[in-house]
Amino acid sequence: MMASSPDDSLRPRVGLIYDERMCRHTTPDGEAHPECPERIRAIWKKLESEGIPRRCVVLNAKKVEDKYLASVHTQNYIKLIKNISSKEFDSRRQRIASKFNSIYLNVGSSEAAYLAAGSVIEASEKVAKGDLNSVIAIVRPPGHHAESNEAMGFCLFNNVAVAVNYLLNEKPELGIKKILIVDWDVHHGNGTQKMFYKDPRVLFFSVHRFDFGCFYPSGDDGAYCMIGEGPGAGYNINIPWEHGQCSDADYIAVWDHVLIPIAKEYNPDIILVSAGFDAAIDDPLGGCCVTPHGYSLLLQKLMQFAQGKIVMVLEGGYNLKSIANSVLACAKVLLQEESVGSIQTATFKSTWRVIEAVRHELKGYWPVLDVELPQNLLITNSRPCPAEVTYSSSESDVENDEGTARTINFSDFVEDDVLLPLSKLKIDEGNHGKVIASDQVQEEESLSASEASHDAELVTSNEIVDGYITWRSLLSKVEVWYASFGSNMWMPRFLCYIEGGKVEGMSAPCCGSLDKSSPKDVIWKIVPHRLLFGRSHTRTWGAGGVAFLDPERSTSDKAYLCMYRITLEQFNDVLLQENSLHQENGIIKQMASPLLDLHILEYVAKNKSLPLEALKDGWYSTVLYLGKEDDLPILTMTCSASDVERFKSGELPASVPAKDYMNTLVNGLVEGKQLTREEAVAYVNGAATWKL
Ligand code: X5A
Ligand code: ZN
Repeated sequence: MMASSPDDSLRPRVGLIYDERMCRHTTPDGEAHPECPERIRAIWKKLESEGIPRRCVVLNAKKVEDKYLASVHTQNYIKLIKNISSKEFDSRRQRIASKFNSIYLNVGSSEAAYLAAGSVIEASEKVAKGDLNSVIAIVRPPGHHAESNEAMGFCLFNNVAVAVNYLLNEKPELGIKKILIVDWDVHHGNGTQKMFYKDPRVLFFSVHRFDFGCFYPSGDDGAYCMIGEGPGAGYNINIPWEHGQCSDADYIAVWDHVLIPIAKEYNPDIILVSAGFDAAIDDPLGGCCVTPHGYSLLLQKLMQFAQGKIVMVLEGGYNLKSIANSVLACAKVLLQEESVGSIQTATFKSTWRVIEAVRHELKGYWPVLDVELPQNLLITNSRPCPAEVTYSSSESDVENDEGTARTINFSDFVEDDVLLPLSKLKIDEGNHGKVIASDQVQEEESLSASEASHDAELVTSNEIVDGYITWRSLLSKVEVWYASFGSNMWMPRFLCYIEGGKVEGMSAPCCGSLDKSSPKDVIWKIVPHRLLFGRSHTRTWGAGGVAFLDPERSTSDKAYLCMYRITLEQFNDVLLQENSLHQENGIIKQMASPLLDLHILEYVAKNKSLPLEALKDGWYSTVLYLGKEDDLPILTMTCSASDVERFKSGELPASVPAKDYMNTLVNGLVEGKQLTREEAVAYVNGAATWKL
């Protein structure tokens, strides 16, 4: 029973679409996957348990017609998805799925994809006509990553793009001329952006984790400088978060200072929300913490536009409880039932930075942005950025033997050893935050004790936590030899860790280092350590073993090393990439503090090897000091001594490298003029079959 009995004619008319058939898109062998049928079931069950459907208009799902898909997707691609579930494709389905990035396919996929796109058309048409005020389309598979001839990121058809084109091109009589798409899924809506990049009839707004290009779908497409092109210039707006943990306050700030002012000026005829709920608190992929109340406020702020014509379309969102509660909160807002709650956190400093950058980028197109934000807003209402290294992942085949998202906080060890030495730094203010070591400060500039401690505090509590620039600028002045003994011996492969990208055989690109300058020198060396091949599978290379160097010296062994002269800053970026999954799951984006600074380097040089606590779950977490060359330390990274024990006992599999991985080693040795191709093959095979 409802507490009050509101007049039905006064209540907004809200539509809901849900259809069990969209649950038949599943992984082929029943393996767990975050994008699972339970997602929409959980949402529907929650709405039912709260009596929402009977306060709404429940619409029937509809399959999209091919001619409407054709406004977004190529004929070949439509044919592929249409046929994918038929019997003749039984044997080819897996191979086709594997050609796409983050896609699975089964007998139910085709129908689900057709229903998802068709339902969003149905929803949009009903709202555009004014039959309903708003609709929530609880659909899957999601759509915003799908491109014209490519499935990716769990998406098959771009449901929102198809519906938008339907309104604009097929139903001019409905008078929809300007459409605002708000994509609040935690991932960038690359597919939708591409579709309307040159089209001023569609204002595409996406707020997403970007992590400087390392968060899925990785690359530059989600950057704030991507503002549209030609007549569409100014009509594409990206809000790229620098890191995870963004919450209600960050989203609200972006709404208040970017989206809402622009929406007022744009004055859309209808709004489609690419409503992924993977920025929700406890989402295994997103690493952010938007609450149901937060979502309800974001939605509420949109309802003042387009006479409240809103179509909410489910995209991602992988914590069943969070997505169910978030959709419920949104449904209540659309029904204009009161939402209670308050915002618990402050806005990140990085959020103000992003907002200012976006406003600057777009102010030529949207004059309303051409005013300075009040300074007190920026100073009083902000919190420092996350101070830990964040790995986020949820898919199963990560290189860390773990399938769950996690945050690795710096251990006390790293904190003492990283923060203490850095606290000795002084910021040279006349030099725009450039850092110099305190022992380089000239006599007359030296600080009194109290000033010095004030300064140290400034460094630790402000610049290190928030601006990783300080440690980077310091370590960029220190050079080391990074010695590689595996696939990185091949220069093009190693350069992926510096410049980003991938070589033949790698399944995903690397994000590269922040400083992308090439190694200053490359030399080869032979060391008395055993090379071995272990583990049976990696995300990067697929099946097969990868190279490790036994941290123990043994004069009866020899391993070839290709040594690159790089900066210690770059070494930190390489170390991090080498120890994490690839960016598909969003690897480390920003290192608040270095894993290996001067102090730790000194320790490693003295003790020869050091397992880095902060990377203890990575495969290459041990830094090994192999001596000096040209007075610069030679460093490599390998498994821990205890892993070698586990290889010996058979607890960890020893395994021959796969073809592509093998080729990178052989290419390295041959192009580095160390061995002939035959010798190189023999060397690698020999190492791979050695008995430990
Ligand atoms: C729709 C959506 C996420 C894809 C992540 C792939 N896709 N690692 O949230
Ligand atoms: Zn997403």
